[in-house]
Amino acid sequence: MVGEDVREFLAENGFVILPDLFTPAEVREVADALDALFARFAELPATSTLDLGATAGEFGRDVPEILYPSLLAPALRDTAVFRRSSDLARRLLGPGTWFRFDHSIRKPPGCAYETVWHQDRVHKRSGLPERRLNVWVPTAPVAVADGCLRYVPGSHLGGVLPHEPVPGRRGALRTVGVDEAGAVDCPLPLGGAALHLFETVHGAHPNLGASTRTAWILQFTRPRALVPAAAWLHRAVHR
Ligand code: AKG
Repeated sequence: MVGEDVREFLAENGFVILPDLFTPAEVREVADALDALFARFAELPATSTLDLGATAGEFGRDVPEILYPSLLAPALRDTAVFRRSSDLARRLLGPGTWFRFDHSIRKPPGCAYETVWHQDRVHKRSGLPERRLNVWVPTAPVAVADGCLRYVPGSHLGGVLPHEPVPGRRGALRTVGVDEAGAVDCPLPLGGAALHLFETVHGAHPNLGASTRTAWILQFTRPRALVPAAAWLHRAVHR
């Protein structure tokens, strides 16, 4: 499914785009499950939801985020998208890779909310030696104007970079001094996915297009010093 070229590109650049990882029907299954959750966003447990736009109010639209959608809609774990993403993560990170976390971010049309440049690792300064991989799956084609992801190639190689708080956005951190000239926009067709490592500097454009942009984001981890009991426990809990 993925060749050595994909692994090499990821190792060198910190991200890789796979334009035809899933069929439209496979993505539709995910889209339906996420749509059903977003339709009852206000009734979901408060610990499972965030409105990324709420603290600033300047983006024209709400920016709802669901944390752990696959706990709220366990059928998501039975989808081909989940299975293939898990297989892919295991191939790319190696044996002992676990599913760690999922979330979904929806940017409605005309939503000026830009996901600021950041490294995911900056939010998780656990210090544990581990590798992580995000699989970002949009539920519809996503052009630059719709809020696609963007990456700074090679930015994963320099460790954790300085970050600063973003005024008006509680808890958000932005990488300091990103040279946007070297950044790469990653529009995707339906069925495509964008993959990146824990240290890769990335962001996403606002959705100035006419369609809703919804992404399901799956994160996988491979602890470097695998404790067998912890691995067993994690698998038992997250089955
Ligand atoms: C991530 O997948 O790590 C992101 O930052 C996603 C941002 C977005 O979907 O706007």
